[in-house]
This record gives sequence, structure tokens and C-alpha cells, in this order.
Amino acid sequence: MRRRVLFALLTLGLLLSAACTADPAGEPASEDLIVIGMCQVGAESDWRVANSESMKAVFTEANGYRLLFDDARQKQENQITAIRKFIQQQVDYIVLMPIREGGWDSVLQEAREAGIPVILVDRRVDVEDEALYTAHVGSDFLEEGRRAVAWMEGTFQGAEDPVRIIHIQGTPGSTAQLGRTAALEEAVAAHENWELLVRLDGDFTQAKTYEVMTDYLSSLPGPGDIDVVYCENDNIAFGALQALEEQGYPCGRDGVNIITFDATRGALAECLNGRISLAVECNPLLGPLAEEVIRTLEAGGSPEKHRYVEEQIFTAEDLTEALLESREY
Ligand code: GZL
Ligand code: ZN
Repeated sequence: MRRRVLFALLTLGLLLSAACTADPAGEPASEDLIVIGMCQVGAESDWRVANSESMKAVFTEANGYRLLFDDARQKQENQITAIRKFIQQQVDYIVLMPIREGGWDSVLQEAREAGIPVILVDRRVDVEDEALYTAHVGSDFLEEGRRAVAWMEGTFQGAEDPVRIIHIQGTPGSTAQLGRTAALEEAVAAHENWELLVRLDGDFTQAKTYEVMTDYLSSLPGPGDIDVVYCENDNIAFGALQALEEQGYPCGRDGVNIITFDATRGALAECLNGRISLAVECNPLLGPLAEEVIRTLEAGGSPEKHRYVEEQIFTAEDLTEALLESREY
């Protein structure tokens, strides 16, 4: 009798253990999933929303991942708190979209001591020891800025009269702001007839930009001669457009030339209709590249330290409704 009971229990145990390794859909059981602790900046822009969607579309259970997604609501201290929480949870990888470059050395040291690889997506960090992160995938922001400046040089070439520029920056200390700003600053230094009228902080949002641009334009004694507004992302461009047109400035090739970065569909539509003169693409679809890094690490390989996404520029001449429809973001 005892042997039969024992045999039945053994059989039951084997059946139960088989059931928990793969459910009928053949998906990996929870303990087989690669656990990702993801620290997102927030949802400040259309670009950021597309970036989050790209990450969530890749790091799914069907693909073998458990994604722990944290939205830092634009605060670095929230990102640092999330990283510490992920360390306690002993995640397999930390994927960090750092809001700004400074302030990461100690918390990334804690992740290293916990043996958790950190992968940077989008912006970069300025740390003493580059080994504190395993790999970075993102954009070359200086290069993006240089594409915008090259367009300005072509548009205003040979102009003797001053080229009068308003510069509206993204989140201070973010790699996107630093790179796009550096490109404009080096160009203004190189062209003595380029005149920087003012530098404003738009923090990558439409609301902040509308506010600071309205204040600036209202402070002018009369309508200013503005040739270019260099907007460090699309949401800044939308805020600038709103403020400029409210104050009677026509925007476009015959008026104020708006330059924007990201080239999300909304900005491309404004480029097609002529209100924005140049849209410099910044590709948010970084999920696949980030996942490729993790696959390489899982296979025991060593990924490239930096991977940059392909990007282009758009003017009205490059755009059609069909192209807008075909864009993924
Ligand atoms: C760029 C990214 C920037 C975008 C903004 O890669 O860091 O942050 O240009 C976003 O739209 O807010
Ligand atoms: Zn002028």
C-alpha cells in the first residue's frame, strides 16, 4: 500500500514540476524570465513617449523578459531611488535613460557591487569610470546639431546682414541639450554675422517654452528681426510656434525659421505645411538595440560600448503625406 501511495505522490510531484516550467502557451515560466529594471526619465515629450513604447514593445514576457518600468517624472533623485530598489530586487539588468549626465557615480558603483550590468539608453552619463556601465545605445547629439548648423549655413550663405538667432535649450545638463547646444555655439563663434539674441531654457516641454518665449517676446521694445529659432526638441518648437504667432511673427522660410530636433510625426506635419523649416531626426526606437545588447550579454558576448542609431534631416521638400503616414512615431 505504502509503495503505491509513494509512487502516486512521486508521479504527482513530477507532473507539477513539469507544469510550472512551461505553461500550455509554451511561454517561459516566471523564474526563467530575464528581469529588467528600467529607469525612464518621464513623459516630457512626444519623443519620450515613443521611446517608452519602443522599450515596452521589446521587453515582453513573450520575448522572455519581466520588465519593471519606473517613470522618474523628470527627477534624477527618483531615478536613483528606482535603481536602489532594483538592486534590492536583484534584477538581472538595469536599463537607464539618464535625465542628465552628472550625479551617477555612487549609485552605479552600488549596481556594480551588486553584480548588475547597467545599460544606458538615449542620453549618457559623465562618470569617473566608464566601466560603471556596460554599454550605451543612443544618438550622436553633437552630430545632430551639426546637421542643423549645416542647413543654416546653406540657407544664409553669403548673407552679409546679421543672422539673428533665438536658442531654446532642452533639459539642462542632458546629453541631448549639451550636444545640440555645442553645435550651435561653435557655429555662432565661426560666423561673425550670426547673432545670438537670447538663450532660453525650454526643458524639452511645450508649456515651459511657451511661457519663456512669450515673456521674452513681450520684453522686446517692438517686433524683433528674428531669423532663426533653434529649438532643441519638437515640443519646444510647438511652444515657440504658439508664442511667435500669437505675437504676430509669421513662421516659415519667409519669416522666422524654426529648427527642431526629434522629427516626430507632429513636427513633420508642421514642416510639410511650412511652419517649421527644418526637422532633425532623433530616433526614439531604441528598444531593439537595447535588447540586442542584453542578448549579446546573455550569450556571454561583449557588446560595443556605444551604438548610435541612423538619423536624417527633413525639410518641406523632403516630405509628403504618404511619408508622414509611414513614420513609426
Ligand atoms: C533625445 C532625448 C530628448 C529628446 C526630447 O535623445 O533625450 O529628450 O530630443 C526628449 O524630446 O525629451
Ligand atoms: Zn535678419
